[in-house]
Amino acid sequence: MNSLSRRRFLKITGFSIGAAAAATSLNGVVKGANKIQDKTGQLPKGIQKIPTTCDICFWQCGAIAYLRDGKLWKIEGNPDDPLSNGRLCPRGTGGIGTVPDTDRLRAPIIRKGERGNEKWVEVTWGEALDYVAAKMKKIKTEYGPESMAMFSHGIGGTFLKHMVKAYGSKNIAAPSFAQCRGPRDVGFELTFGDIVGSPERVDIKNSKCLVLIGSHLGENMHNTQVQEYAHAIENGMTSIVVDPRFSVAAGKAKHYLPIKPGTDTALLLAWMHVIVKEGLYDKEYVTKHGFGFEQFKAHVNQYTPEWAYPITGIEPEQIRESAREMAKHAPATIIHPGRHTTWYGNDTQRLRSVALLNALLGSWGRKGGYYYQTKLDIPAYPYPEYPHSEKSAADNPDGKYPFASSTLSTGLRDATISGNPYPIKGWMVYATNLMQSLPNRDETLKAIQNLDLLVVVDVVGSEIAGYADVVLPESVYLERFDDLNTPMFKEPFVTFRQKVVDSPSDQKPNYWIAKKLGEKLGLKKYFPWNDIEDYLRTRAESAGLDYDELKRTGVAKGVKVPINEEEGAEQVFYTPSGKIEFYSSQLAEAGFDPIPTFEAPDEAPAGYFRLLYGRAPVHTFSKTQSNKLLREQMPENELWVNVNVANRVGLKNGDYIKLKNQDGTISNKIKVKATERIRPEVVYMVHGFGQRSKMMKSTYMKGASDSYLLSKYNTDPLMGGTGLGNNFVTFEWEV
Ligand SMILES: Nc1nc2c(c(=O)[nH]1)N[C@H]1C(S)=C(S)[C@@H](COP(=O)(O)OP(=O)(O)OC[C@H]3O[C@@H](n4cnc5c(=O)[nH]c(N)nc54)[C@H](O)[C@@H]3O)O[C@H]1N2
Ligand SMILES: Nc1nc2c(c(=O)[nH]1)N[C@H]1C(S)=C(S)[C@@H](COP(=O)(O)OP(=O)(O)OC[C@H]3O[C@@H](n4cnc5c(=O)[nH]c(N)nc54)[C@H](O)[C@@H]3O)O[C@H]1N2
Ligand code: SF4
Ligand SMILES: [Mo]
Repeated sequence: MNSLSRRRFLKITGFSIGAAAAATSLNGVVKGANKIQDKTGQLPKGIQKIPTTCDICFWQCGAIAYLRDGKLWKIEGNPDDPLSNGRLCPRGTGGIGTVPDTDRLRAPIIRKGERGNEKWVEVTWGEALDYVAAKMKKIKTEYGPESMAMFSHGIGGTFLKHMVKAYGSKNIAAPSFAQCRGPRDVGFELTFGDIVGSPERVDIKNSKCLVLIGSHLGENMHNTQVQEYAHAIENGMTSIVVDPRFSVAAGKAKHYLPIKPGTDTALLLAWMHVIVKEGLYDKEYVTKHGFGFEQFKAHVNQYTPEWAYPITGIEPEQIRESAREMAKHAPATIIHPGRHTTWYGNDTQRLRSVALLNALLGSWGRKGGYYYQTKLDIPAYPYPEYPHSEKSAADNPDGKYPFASSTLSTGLRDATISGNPYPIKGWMVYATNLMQSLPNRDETLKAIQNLDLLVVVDVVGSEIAGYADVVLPESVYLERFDDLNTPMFKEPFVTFRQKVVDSPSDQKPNYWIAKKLGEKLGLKKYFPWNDIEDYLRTRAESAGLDYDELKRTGVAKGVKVPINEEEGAEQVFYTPSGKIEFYSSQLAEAGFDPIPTFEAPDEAPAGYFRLLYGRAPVHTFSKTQSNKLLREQMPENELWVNVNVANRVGLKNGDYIKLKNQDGTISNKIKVKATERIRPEVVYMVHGFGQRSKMMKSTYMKGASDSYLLSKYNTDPLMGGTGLGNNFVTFEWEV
């Protein structure tokens, strides 16, 4: 990357010059290890290079960790890895801060006294695992194995999930479905017969027009996408940004549409109206691949820009012009599907509208649009079959949410509270801070009080760990191996995580915990491998890969295949009609709108502001604040308030204020950022702050938590997602 595009990259990531300089200093205590190596062909004395993968988020960028004199020195992107292309995002670069994190758990701990009182005794691994195994056996005897549920986020959970399945439960969920991608995956699958996936199947690199609807790329830092976005902007890609807040991406846009929150479906319907009415859609594509287009055409006839204007606040002419802009570049136009899509409750229909707009422009399966993903086929480890259970998963009794295609985390929580369809008595929680990631903490606490066992596997004493009976300290990603990673992507490849340094205290990796606990539960036959490398070698060799070579390079690639029509890929739609469903018979049969309609979001009570939230480039949810390198970049979050509102109520930049929500919940104090960059009826904060676990000494009560204030959620009737955007706050002056 030349210096111009590097500057551009940093600019797009939303850094000021000062922050960019700081990020560069994060980039290397000493610069240029790669360069030194390039010149001589080998590394200088004392420098060691170990390929691995980043785990500061679950995007899994391929990385290279450097040791100097045996000590962790720095981490960079692996140039052979298609996800990082040799560069990590600022969070990944700061990942080396996880090892010396002073809030790390050092040994297993068991709670003494009341749940949540945070009084602990340190125990040995033997004692901790005996305690967990005894409780799990009791739950199995008294209620059946299905009464043990697991919450897990990221690839690190692989071995513990395997252990829970071997024990006999399929009640395993992640907050990345019902609190994140669920509506998008379901909306796209109903329309195209396939999901968007992760990494998202968007060919931003070759796109000529990118439409971002509340998808704040540049603050949302998923590395590959941000790199492609920077590259495409540099190549003249035009963009349209729809956001009630002037995001970093809005600053790069040709059209910025400051929409009234929760009204995006109205805008999408009006855009489709314009594109159909003006005959701007891809007629050949729609005729060839579309199903139910005539009904769709008749349906969108009513949604004029004039109809949408009072709903969305976007002027009819701007709706028309932005629609024409999209059509001008089609099919290399992407209406980005977003990722965190659980906003207002009727979200699957909003994402179906996004899918349909893409369909009109013919972007699915086209260069610069949505590509057909491919994957390196590596057989699973040849484990014995899991025990069969007569009971179906507890999260969605009687198929209440007919289109839920994954286990609902909040559904498992409901079952734990109600005992329906059967009691849930144990939770194993791996790498997910449920107190921050699930809405309505009171319900989470109510569920926890019904448990006979709550085990948390974490690296720090997170808020959910604070409520556990037993907390098991995991080695951080730089200290462990993890399973092979073969994502669905533009080209088939595999990467994997390997150990770079030893754990400083008595922390253990997930696979070790799973195997030892499995053995104590009488599940030895499910752990036939001796150690993790034995397991990884077996898997790699079963696909004909040289494990030692993979270990040395960190990446192995398969043969490229065509990924879009232009390259010769065939368009295939796994819908009931075998076509793109402009009209969905599946939805009609289940009693839902077969073509999307607009449903207005809840209105704010007088004197209240809608609470919005999002990401910051240097943090991942609630998991990076105790990392000193990243904390120094952003120690607390701020509350964005429209400057006129701030003036009216007498708030200044830098003042601290608390917030009270519609249910009377009061937040920690948060610093005010008075700005013109946000609509007056909303306030905004970055998610992940305001933690109240006393074990988190470095982050305790720093900033405010959106999660605390999200006591209300509107459930998506199609798939059970929890829309979080209908919470309202007012200023609480008692600080
Ligand atoms: N640095 C960093 N990057 C991350 C993550 C992280 O933790 N840190 N997390 C990753 C994950 S798992 C996810 S799911 C993604 C989430 O990132 P995105 O998919 O981009 O989505 P959101 O977080 O919902 O988007 C927040 C944006 O939507 C705007 N918004 C709020 N309400 C509305 C509305 O009604 N209409 C419109 N049009 N806009 C609205 C907000 O102002 C804000 O700019 O980020 C990913 N990337
Ligand atoms: N209010 C609100 N709720 C949200 C969101 C939001 O923006 N606002 N976003 C939603 C979205 S998009 C998503 S994807 C989810 C994300 O939800 P989560 O995945 O639950 O995210 P985190 O809060 O970061 O929790 C991660 C936990 O893993 C721990 N951890 C970190 N590294 C390791 C490790 O190596 N091993 C182990 N065992 N543990 C580790 C961290 O200490 C932390 O406790 O949250 C959803 N919920
Ligand atoms: S996107 Fe950033 S934090 Fe996530 S894996 Fe890649 S480098 Fe790490
Ligand atoms: Mo997410």
